[in-house]
Amino acid sequence: MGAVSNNQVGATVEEFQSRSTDLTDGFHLLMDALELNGITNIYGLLGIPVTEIGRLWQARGNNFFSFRNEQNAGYAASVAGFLTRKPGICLTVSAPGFLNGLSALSNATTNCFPMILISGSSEREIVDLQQGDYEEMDQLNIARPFCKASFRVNRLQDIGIAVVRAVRTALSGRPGGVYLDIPARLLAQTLPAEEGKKSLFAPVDPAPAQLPSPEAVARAVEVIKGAKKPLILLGKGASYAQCDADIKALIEETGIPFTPMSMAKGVVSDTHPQCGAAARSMVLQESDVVILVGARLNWLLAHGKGKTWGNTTKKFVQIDIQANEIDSNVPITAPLVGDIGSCVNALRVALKGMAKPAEWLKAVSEKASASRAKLAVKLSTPTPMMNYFNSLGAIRDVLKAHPDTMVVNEGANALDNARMIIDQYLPRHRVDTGTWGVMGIGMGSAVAAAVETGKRVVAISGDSAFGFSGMEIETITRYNLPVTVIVMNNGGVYRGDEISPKHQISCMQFNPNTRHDLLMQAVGGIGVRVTTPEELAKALETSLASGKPTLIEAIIDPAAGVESGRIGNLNVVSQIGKNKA
Ligand code: OXT
Ligand code: ADP
Ligand code: MG
Repeated sequence: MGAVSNNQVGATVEEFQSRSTDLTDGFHLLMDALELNGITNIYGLLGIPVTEIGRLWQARGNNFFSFRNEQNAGYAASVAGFLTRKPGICLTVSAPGFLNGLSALSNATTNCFPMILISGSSEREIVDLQQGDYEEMDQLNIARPFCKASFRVNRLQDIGIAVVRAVRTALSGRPGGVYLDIPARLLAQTLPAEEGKKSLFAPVDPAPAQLPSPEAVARAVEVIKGAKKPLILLGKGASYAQCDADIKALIEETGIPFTPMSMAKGVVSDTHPQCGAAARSMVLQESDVVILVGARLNWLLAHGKGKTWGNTTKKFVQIDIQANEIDSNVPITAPLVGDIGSCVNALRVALKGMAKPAEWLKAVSEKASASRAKLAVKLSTPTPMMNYFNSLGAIRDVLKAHPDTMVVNEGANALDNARMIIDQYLPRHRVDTGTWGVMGIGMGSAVAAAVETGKRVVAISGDSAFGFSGMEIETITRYNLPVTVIVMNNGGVYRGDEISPKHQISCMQFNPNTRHDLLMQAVGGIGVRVTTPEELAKALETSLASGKPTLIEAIIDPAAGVESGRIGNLNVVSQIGKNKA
């Protein structure tokens, strides 16, 4: 601030500065509170009334990552929460910005990822009389059904406790999304600095361990010891829990085979001798006791019944921090309610010396090795145009040499085949469409994976999935992140060769000449178009070596995909057929 002459009316610069240190305001209290809770990164999209927060946050040396759509900033925040066990923060403007962020907050809550959506908002008195404020919306109440809790701050001295409540709610018990509503008017209000400081505090142990009861452990041990064909099934809760060594020890000490859900891949390496992922149908159908570790018996596990489970009633041991998840779909014989680390270690102690199911494990590993061998042939079989097998086989071979690479994955065929073909060797190195199967999580997840881990990221997206958040490649190049986006371009949703009746453009097809690689070049990144597995492998190696933002356009045979990938069984088809259309 320049020198001001002494004959100025009112406070001199010195007086103003000394006075202003006597004062704080909503902007600074919010930032102080976030920093006190260990937050340094905010993902968002600025504008009225929150713009100043971004500038002030950066002025403090913290990071503000600006996105092109708040939904992608929200996906980034939720993945930051999943990877770090600190709530990811997404900041948006009111109404339309809030709504874009809300879809990501709701997805975070569904995935059990800790995230806080902070949005500017209108004054209650105008909203409640519906007087038509700028971007007026009753955000506080609209958010409520889509997240764990929805809080609004009405007084400066409550900002501190509001942030703590939001952090503790997002992290404790089953992690999830929290909405924090900040009226614009509050940000510019001032308060004596001393009073403001007194209102701030950090939560003690916001995600406390929750131990299972000794009776529950004893009950579970009895069921497991009585099993002939036990199975350990790891869900993304097991990833999030960050007790990887304990889980690995439980598996190795008991000799029980395991299989991971998609975002639990790598908690114990897919190449571990006890991994039954390549014998999935067999282990689900033939096991007699299933130990669920942070995995819900929802649609992804056929609700715990039917053909997927061999039409036999299983005994389930379920480890989950959320008590009412137990019995959600089928009766659970031995519920273990608590945090995964505490439950796993309680089981380890009680199962010490348990006889290992050697015969069963041998049968599982034989089946898995046979499946892997069969798949290996498909992965190396050349075809006139690349298909999902030889393209993803080439990616797999490159990533095998870079096991520490973060993998992001979305699409249908591009998702299901990559999940099967690309091994994960380390925990929390795969982020994908999650419980809702959401298209568009790709670019936001890639930004968060790069920012929060500092590692190389390879985002494998179907061309439809990429389209949901494609403009964020500019965000990726702007921050010069080591992200390689591989667009599996088969020219459409599921396939690219559908012919529509009456000669319209098929409702499932895209422009076959689309060049996503040129889009990347247009925003300052490296764009490469490849048509063979060899070219794909080379381009991927080069991009990993360079660490530069790169998009590889992988041309896939339009006829290579199947409707809805591996979940075609969920489709509903008209019984009276098209001729009645
Ligand atoms: O044991 P069996 O014999 O059964 O074999 C299994 C394993 O043992 C074996 N396996 C192996 N064999 C050998 N070696 C190895 N290493 C190995 N590993 C495994 O392989 C099989 C399969 O194993 P897997 O995958 O583990 O098991 P399975 O049976 O598949 O598991 C069941 C499930 C349900 C757990 C699993 O299938 C799963 O997780 N599925 C997730 C499905 C999903 O969520 N899909 C995304 C949504 S689909 C649809 O909704 C789409 N939309 C609509 C839409 C969405 N979603 N969102 C929004 C905002 N708007 C609209 C759209 C628009 S997808 C989509 C776009 C699609 O087009 P794209 O262009 O993006 O993509 P393309 O399809 O590529 O064109
Ligand atoms: P997946 O889709 O991989 O099967 P889900 O999202 O269905 O996994 O299930 C995750 C489960 O893990 C949720 O029911 C959630 O309550 C639980 N969970 C998450 N974190 C923990 C934890 N630290 N301890 C115990 N359970 C947890
Ligand atoms: Mg496609």
